[in-house]
Amino acid sequence: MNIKIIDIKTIPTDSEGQLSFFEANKDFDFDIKRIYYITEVAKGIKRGAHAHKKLKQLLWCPIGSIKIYLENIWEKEEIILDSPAKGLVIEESLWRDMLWMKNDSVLCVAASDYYDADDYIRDYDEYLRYIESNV
Ligand code: T46
Repeated sequence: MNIKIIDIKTIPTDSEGQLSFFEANKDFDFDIKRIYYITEVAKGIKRGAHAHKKLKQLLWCPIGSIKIYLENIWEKEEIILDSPAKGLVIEESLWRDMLWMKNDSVLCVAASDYYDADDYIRDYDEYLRYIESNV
């Protein structure tokens, strides 16, 4: 499956707390053109239910816990994002759902391209047809 877990460097700082950072084209293989984040979601809510044709993304959850469900026609994976030091790189053509495991968990995403509604496949049967004819 086109996914990779990366360690996001997280260092204690002289003042209280810690600082996390990553660099495009060093920690993962694409330029970042867009960053978005999802907040104020209650525990138990599921989002997603779509795939992207071309978009690549790095997902991380600096606060809380979010389970990511990924699948293509051959495999399924579940990954829990629950640390500022854990990142998930998702490449193209994977169906995804995200389940909020704790209230107010924050999902952050660095994306390889600008927002393009035409890059989304939101119908599961259309996704299966797309995978079969494009992979
Ligand atoms: C993804 C997962 C992890 C915009 O107008 N611009 C944007 O950059 C984004 C990301 C979304 N939108 C609009 C499109 C919808 O009208 O915001 C609305 C909610 O988006 P959506 O229902 O796709 O949200 P999620 O949480 O299901 O999915 C999002 C991303 O859209 C998607 O690319 O991979 O997070």
